[in-house]
Amino acid sequence: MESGFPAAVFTLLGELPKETWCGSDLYNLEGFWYASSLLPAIMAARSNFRANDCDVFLTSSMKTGTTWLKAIIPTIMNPVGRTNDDGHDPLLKHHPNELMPSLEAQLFKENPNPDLSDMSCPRLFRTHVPYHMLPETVKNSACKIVYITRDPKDTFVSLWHFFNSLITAEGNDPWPMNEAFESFCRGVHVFGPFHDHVLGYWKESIKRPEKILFLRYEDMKKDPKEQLRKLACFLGKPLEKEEEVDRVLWRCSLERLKHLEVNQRGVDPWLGFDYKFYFRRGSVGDWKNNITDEMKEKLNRVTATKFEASGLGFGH
Ligand code: PAP
Repeated sequence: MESGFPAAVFTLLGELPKETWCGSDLYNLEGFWYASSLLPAIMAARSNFRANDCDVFLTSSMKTGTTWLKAIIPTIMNPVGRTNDDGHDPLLKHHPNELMPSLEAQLFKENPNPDLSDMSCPRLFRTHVPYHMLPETVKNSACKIVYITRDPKDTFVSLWHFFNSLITAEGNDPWPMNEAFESFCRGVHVFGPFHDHVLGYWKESIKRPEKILFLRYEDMKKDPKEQLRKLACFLGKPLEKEEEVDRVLWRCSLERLKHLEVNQRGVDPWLGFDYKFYFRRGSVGDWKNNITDEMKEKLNRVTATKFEASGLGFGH
C-alpha cells in the first residue's frame, strides 16, 4: 500500500462492496465501481485538489474516445499546435496520456498531496471519475470541463478489447466476452455504471453549458471539423483558419498517432499498459463485428431504460 495516504482509506476499502472484474477487485463507493489501486488516489484528489479558473478538465467513462481528446485539447491550447511547426509537435514524443495527466492514475497515485506548483496556466488534466466525485473546486470554479461519451455498445467492445489485450499480453487466458458483457450491463466495470456516469455529466452540461461541453464520439467521427471548432470556441481558443482545423485533426488522427514510434513501443509508466493498446480501429458501429443480436438487444434495453426521459439517446 502507498505510504502517505490516511490509514482510514484502507480501512474503508475493507468495508466497501467488492466484485471481481477481469481478474481484479473493484470496490463500490457511492454507487460507482473503482479499482482498489486507484481508489486512494481518487479520494485524495477529491479532498486535496484545488482547481484554478484556467484549468481544463477532460472527463469520460473509459473507452469513449478520450485519447483522441487527450491529443486534441493540448494541441488546441498549446501555441505550437496551432503553427505549422510539425517538428516540435509534442505528440511526436509523447503519448497523449502524458499531455493531459490523470488525477487518479498519475498525479495523486503515489502521493495524496502532490506539488503541482510548477504547472503553468492553462493546466490540463483528465479524470475518469463520475461527476459527483470531482473535487469541489473543479465543479465550482470557472475551470472548463469537457466530457466525451460514445454508444455504449461500442464502448463495451472497446473496453473488452483493451482489457483482454492487456491480460493476454501477460500470458493470461482471454477474458470471456459473455462474462464481461453481463458485468457491463449490470454496471459493474471500472468507473461504471457507464449509463450513470453519462447521465451525471449530461445533466450538469444542460444546467451549465458554459461550464461543461458534452461531446459524442459519433459526432466527432461524422463531422470532426464542426466538433473541433465547437470545442476550440468552448476553450476560448477559436480556430479561425481552415488550415488550422485541418492541421489539428491530422496531428491527432488515429492513423497518425497509431504509427508513431512512441505509441507503438512505449509503456505507460504509471499503469504499466502498452501505449499501443490505446489505438485500435476507432470506428462507429464496430459492435456489429463483436456482439450478437441478443447482446445488442439487451444492452439497448438497458440504455433505453436508463436514459428514459433524459433526452439522451444513441442510434440502434
Ligand atoms: P481511455 O479511456 O483508456 O483513455 P479511450 O481513448 O477513451 O481510452 O478509448 C479508446 C478508443 O478510442 C479506441 O476505440 P476502439 O477500441 O473502438 O478502436 C481507440 O481506437 C479510439 N481512439 C484512440 N485514439 C483515437 C484517435 N486519435 N481518433 C479516433 N479514435 C481514437
